Amino acid sequence: MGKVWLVTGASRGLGREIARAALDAGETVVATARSADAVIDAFGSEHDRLHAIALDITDAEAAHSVAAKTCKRFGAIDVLVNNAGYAELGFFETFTDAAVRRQFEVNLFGTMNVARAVAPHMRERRSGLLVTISSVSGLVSSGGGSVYSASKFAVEGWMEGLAQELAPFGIRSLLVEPGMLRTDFMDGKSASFGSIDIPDYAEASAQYRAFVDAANGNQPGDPKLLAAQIVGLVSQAKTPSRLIFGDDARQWAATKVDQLRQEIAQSVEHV
Ligand code: NJP
Repeated sequence: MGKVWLVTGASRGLGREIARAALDAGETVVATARSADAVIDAFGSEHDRLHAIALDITDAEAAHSVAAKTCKRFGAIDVLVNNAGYAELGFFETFTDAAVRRQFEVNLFGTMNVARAVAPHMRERRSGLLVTISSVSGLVSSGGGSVYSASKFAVEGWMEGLAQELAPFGIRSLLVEPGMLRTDFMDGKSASFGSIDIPDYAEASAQYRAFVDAANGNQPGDPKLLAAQIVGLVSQAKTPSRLIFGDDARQWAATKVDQLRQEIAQSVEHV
């Protein structure tokens, strides 16, 4: 039967590619999205090892129910891919409080809901792997991405600590930080934009929106390639704690590390 994977946000984008790559590797995949039909549409009915279940990750009870059903039917969840997420794009002051909270509700609290539902089953078996799709925006922030980055920085802080909490129980963790991937991420189907008009931000917002529209569909990162790398890493006995994917992501992360080193050195001078 291979390993049992539970993948969130598997109807489209990276989640769909990870589910596909795992199926191709002979694994059993419980693939979830807000609508099970969307998952079935994405995969057709050709896979007998694919099981589509509806899961809105903001629904904690549903997350517990999916985890319990999966363990009952297949005996375990060997790999959780906590992937579902979306971006609120634009300048902080153009967002309502509700939009900022929605961003955290999905990217942070939703992701926590699924981990909270799956971790007890992994602890019981003293085994499992938690793959969390964060972002290079969880390491580096920039104008127009402040709200999205805030949610992914939170994911990073939470997972970096949780990985240490779970390690004594034989549970491994992998944080994935992609650069820009060719998915629906920047499309109107997924991304949402700040809705408050503020004249001071009008020009910068228009420029940012034009950048997003131009980038949409032309992102350098291939989600299939990342999916293959993730499936490859999962099959190894030892997994790294991080996978920074794409030249863009590695460059941004390296620049941030250089800046931090400089700032640390300067901080010493100020003592
Ligand atoms: O995006 P997209 P990606 N509950 O829009 C699902 C991160 N990332 O594959 O319910 C459950 O093609 C949605 O399902 P549906 C990013 O932050 C991306 O690029 O049918 N599911 C769909 O399957 C995210 O964490 C880039 O709408 C929910 C999927 O999520 C992950 O990669 C760069 C849901 C989104 O598919 C996958 O995003 C980066 C909910 N409440 C990080 N809300 C990038 N693409 O450039 C959404 O650094 N979904």
